[in-house]
Amino acid sequence: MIKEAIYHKPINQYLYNYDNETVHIMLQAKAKDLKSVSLVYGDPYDFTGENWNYKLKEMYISGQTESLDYWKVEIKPEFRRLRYGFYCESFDGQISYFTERGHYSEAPKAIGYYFCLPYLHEVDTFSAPNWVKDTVWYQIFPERFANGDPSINPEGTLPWGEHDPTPTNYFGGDFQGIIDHLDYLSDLGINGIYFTPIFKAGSNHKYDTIDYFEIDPQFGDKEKLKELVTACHKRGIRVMLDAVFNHSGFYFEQFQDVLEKGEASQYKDWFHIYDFPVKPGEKPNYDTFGFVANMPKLNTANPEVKEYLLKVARYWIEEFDIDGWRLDVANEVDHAFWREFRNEVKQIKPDVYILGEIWHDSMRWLQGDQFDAVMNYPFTDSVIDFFGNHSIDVKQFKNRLTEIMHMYPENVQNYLFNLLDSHDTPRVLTLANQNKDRVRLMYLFLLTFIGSPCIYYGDEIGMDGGGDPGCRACMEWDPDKQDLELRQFIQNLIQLRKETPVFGAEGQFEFLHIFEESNSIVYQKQTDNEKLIFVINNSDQEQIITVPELAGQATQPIFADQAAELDEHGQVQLSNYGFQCYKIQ
Ligand code: ARE
Repeated sequence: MIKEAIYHKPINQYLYNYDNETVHIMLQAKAKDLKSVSLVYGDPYDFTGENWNYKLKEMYISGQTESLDYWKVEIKPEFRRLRYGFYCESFDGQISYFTERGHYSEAPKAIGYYFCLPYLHEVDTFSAPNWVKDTVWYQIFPERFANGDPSINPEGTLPWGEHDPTPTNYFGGDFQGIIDHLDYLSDLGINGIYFTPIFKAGSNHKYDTIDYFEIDPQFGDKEKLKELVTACHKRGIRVMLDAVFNHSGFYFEQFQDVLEKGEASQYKDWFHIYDFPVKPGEKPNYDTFGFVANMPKLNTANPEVKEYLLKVARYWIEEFDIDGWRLDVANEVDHAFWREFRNEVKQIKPDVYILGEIWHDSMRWLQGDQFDAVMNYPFTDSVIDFFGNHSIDVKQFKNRLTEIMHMYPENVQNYLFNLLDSHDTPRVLTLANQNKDRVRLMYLFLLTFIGSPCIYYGDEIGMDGGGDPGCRACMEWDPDKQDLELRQFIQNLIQLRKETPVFGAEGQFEFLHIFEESNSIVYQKQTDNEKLIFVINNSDQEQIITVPELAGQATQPIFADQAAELDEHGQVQLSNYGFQCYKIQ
């Protein structure tokens, strides 16, 4: 038994309220080291004489990587309290009771040795808006979606799509353009739009806010935004806006005041200024986003700043009925601010979605007191690396996905914002080296995985483009230049996700097999009464894949790239980059 690899802490994904009466407990051990693990548990006050009354419950392996096994168990403690430890048996015949105070060969008698769940409080249970897991998002970069009102074009607006995007050029995308194309989006099937910033700012991307209470005039005015939100809601489409609270723009009035008046400015503590006078330029003497001098970092610990930003957060919900906030650079803003932010916005609209932009392990923000979700870039990277550019093999893919699925509590997984690309990354088609077969597999995986998937505007019709600003080209509206087959493919997937709950977030995801030689995967999605099996060939050769779970089963092919070729032994014949999805009857 490799005792030093056995790990548990009574926090985060290792111990959490699953719902208001259930807790999940997870133990981590070296892969293939433990033969069995049982939870040793009881109520902290339940004694017979001197003896603590504990019970045992067998744990199961919920995921395996090359290095780790994740053991899990679900418990409904009668009095909402628990003391617990783990009884472990290894394949080499050793046993151990693992507790908060280490390993013992017998169950410790004193209760103080055990891990503790003092009380399961409902108010501490993570909860996120239910609608999110049934939402398929579409991300719009407003400057580049459609120009519907040339009368408000910013100066120097270029003819739509006739130039490559640069950090500074404009094509005049606006709200009217989006309104004009809502039928297109409804037809695609999406039911949520995430807009990158729309408030008055100094650039084409609008991440350098000048006024948080004004719409950027190049997009329209407040009336137009109301019209847009109402039109979206009429179609069952939710609206999420981008909140850039980590920093303001250079021309934000309060920052300009500090520039002008220096130490005498009433806003001097709104930012993190090292000394006066304030010096922008190459090496600014104040904190910024990255090293970008025109994005001065806001001091969110300052009560005035806090009040100001919370007012912004309330305003667009109260007056415009938006459904979500995506929080820019969320990891660089303090936790105390986000806790207040959550309280404020949830009071006004309890089912508003709070999505943090964080690219790394975000457990600290996902404990129920701050965000409902984060942008799941670790998922993005794994999918791109496996399907998109084959830089990891099927084993590594399974490892990485399994780690991601054990990085957060299970009840968080369904709300994660899963994406293949965004306005900050190269487009998926470019990442896949223009190989559309690979792109299809990535969409298949994205739209059959748990979580809340997002499509970046234009990807569905085969747009390509490198990193920022390459990925921000004008939406292609000429049907002759759109890949309508790819669009149809994505549309079909969205439709299936909507009609068949097990296809989407409701279905429990599980890897059944990976095949190293053929670079293929088989996974399952399951609810209490439905089961789907997906077989994907991620190689450029035709493959025959054996899936024992399909042998002799009554199956119905529900989504495939070719007629189903399945024999009674569970052998599936797949063309290069081919796939099949079977419903088990
Ligand atoms: C512009 C130019 C760039 C240039 C940059 C610096 O376009 O080519 O490199 O300036 O001078 C916005 C605009 C960008 C703009 C930027 C600065 O959209 O076009 O870049 O402002 O003016 C990290 C952060 C993450 C951040 C990304 C970009 O953690 O929060 O970097 N993303 C948000 C938005 C951006 C936005 C800003 C922040 C600023 O989504 O669009 O940029 O408001 C790793 C790390 C991540 C890192 C990621 C990407 O994986 O783990 O932490 O994200 O790479 O670099």
